[in-house]
Amino acid sequence: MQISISAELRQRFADAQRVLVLTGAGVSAESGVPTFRGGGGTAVWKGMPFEVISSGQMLERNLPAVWEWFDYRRGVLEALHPNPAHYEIARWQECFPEFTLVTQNVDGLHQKAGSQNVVELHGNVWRARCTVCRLGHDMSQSARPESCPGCGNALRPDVVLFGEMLPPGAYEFAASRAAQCDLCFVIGTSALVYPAAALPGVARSAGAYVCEVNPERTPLSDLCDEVITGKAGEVVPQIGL
Ligand code: BV8
Repeated sequence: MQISISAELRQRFADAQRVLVLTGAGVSAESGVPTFRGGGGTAVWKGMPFEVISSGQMLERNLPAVWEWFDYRRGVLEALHPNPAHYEIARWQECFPEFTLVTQNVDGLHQKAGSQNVVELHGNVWRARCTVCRLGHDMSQSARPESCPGCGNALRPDVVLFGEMLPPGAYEFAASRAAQCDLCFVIGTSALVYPAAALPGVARSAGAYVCEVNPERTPLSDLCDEVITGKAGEVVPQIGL
């Protein structure tokens, strides 16, 4: 599908020295990963809105139920692959003197497409972490252990749930890069979850050119210098042409 990319954006892409990309669930939509919102509804699991099942409160109250939700999501993700948007964003990391990819996604598809040093603001569904010693455990190649291999205590998903703090330093690092970038892309996010949704505003205030890619308008759209209405898998590969 032919997308119209402005001459301004093409020039800025060609001249950019420091680029920051913020992605949300929409960048994985064409890989078959369900988004959380949009289409008039929100993800629901066993009658619970995902803000309830994916909350720190629920984890405190019923860890097994939260594990059941995340075990299900890993099962769905196992069969899914990166799409052209993930691969193009991975290619971008070689195109600029400084490139920062910040994602709200927990699906690991950016890394599967070749992106490195991904700033995962909300963690990763393929990792578990000990509730006591915080030891991490990679579940991408093996089943979830019953308890922490280090200290024997309960494991939890290494994902930031609603009402929980982000990984130490992750947002601060992302915000510092946003404050220095000259070009910022906001791809596939409803821009409703904070503090992630504040990052494009940080970039804009620092003078960056901000471009949103989304089939729908969002609360950020009016802040952006350019809004490209379309799907990430179709739009993103055409930006750097
Ligand atoms: C925190 C992991 C400190 C779990 C997630 C102000 C400041 C600080 C906090 C808050 C604040 N105001 C409110 C809060 C609390 C809360 C919050 O933001 N609530 C919202 C709902 C109002 N924030 C927090 O709790 C954060 N913690 O700030 O700690 C603190 C602590 C306590 C009290 C105060 C401060 C933690 C937030 C992290 C929550 N965990 N995920 C899990 O995955 O189960 S967030 C969850 O939403 C996902 O990570 C997801 O990535 C994220 C955002 O959603 P999107 O990625 O945008 O996805 P969505 O479905 O919404 O939209 C998809 C978009 O794609 C749409 O626009 C659609 O049009 C578009 N699209 C569709 N198809 C395509 C497409 N785009 C392109 N191409 C396509 N093909």
